[in-house]
Amino acid sequence: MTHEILVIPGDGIGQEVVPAAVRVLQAVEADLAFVEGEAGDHVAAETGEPLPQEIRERAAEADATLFGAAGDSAADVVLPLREVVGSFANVRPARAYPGVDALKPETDLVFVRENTEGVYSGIESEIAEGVTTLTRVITERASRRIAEFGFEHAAENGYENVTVAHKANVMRVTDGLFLETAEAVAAKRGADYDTALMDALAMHVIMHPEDYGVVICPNLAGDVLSDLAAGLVGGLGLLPSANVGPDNAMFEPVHGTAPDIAGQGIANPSATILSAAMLLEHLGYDDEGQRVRAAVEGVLADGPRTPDLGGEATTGDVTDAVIDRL
Ligand code: GGG
Repeated sequence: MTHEILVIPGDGIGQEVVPAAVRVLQAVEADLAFVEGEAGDHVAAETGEPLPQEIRERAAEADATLFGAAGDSAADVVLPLREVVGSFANVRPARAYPGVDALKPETDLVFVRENTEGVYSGIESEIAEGVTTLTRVITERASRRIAEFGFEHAAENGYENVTVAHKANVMRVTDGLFLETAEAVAAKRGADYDTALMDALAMHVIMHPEDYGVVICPNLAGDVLSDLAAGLVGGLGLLPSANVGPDNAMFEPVHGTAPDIAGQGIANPSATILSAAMLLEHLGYDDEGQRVRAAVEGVLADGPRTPDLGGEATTGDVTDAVIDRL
């Protein structure tokens, strides 16, 4: 059965790393058909609408979406795309790879980020001049769903440590519910877990990443903590992600548009190629996904490397090397 993949490069280096990942997907033996769609700041500039209705519909209908990055229009592109594919879990693995100069080579953890609510619910307003408000939505349903997903992800992927990140000592009602719900899920499963205040967790992850496996987080905390963990393993060029729902999913690098290097052909495609590996596994191409991951790991170990990892290679050089290994 052919799987239809909607490919949305987006803005900035998304235009470079997404085509690189598509080349890799075309190099493996998987029955995939690619449909290209455009969204982001450049589409907004041309049409006034960063995410055209047609692209929303295609994302809903496709078997999976591969997305790059969005700039100023992120809230109007990434968040609705995650919603139209019905995703609720943003899975962000942060691993140190042999050969990459990592601050903490022992890092191997996965942020399981709730991606439908929290402070990213989009309920913001200016209630008077110079006075703005933001409503933080936390529901029992979404908290239970992400906790169940996180504990299941840990069990299926062999992670012994599960940590629930929260700030329930300050956000007593909202994170109180998030924490209480996650603890109830753990109790029902008979699962071991820790809880951690997200600020203290940020410090402890930097000092002792080896103490963590799966970290279940509310939305903003997951966004921030995963970027922090990227700093432990060699940078944002290495972190893939999957936005997973019951029937559909979208895959994207954790990084954004990187305007400082966009257009130079030197962006590290590893995060997007690793996201493509997650896409393959999601569609049941487990061997192919493993092969892509192994090929990326081989290139990270032996080169060529893009400038963010201390090399001089281009996006194309790295992609060619990954495909050669496949
Ligand atoms: N590929 C990730 C991306 O486009 N990042 C821009 C951004 O601001 N994302 C917010 C988020 O991941 O929730």
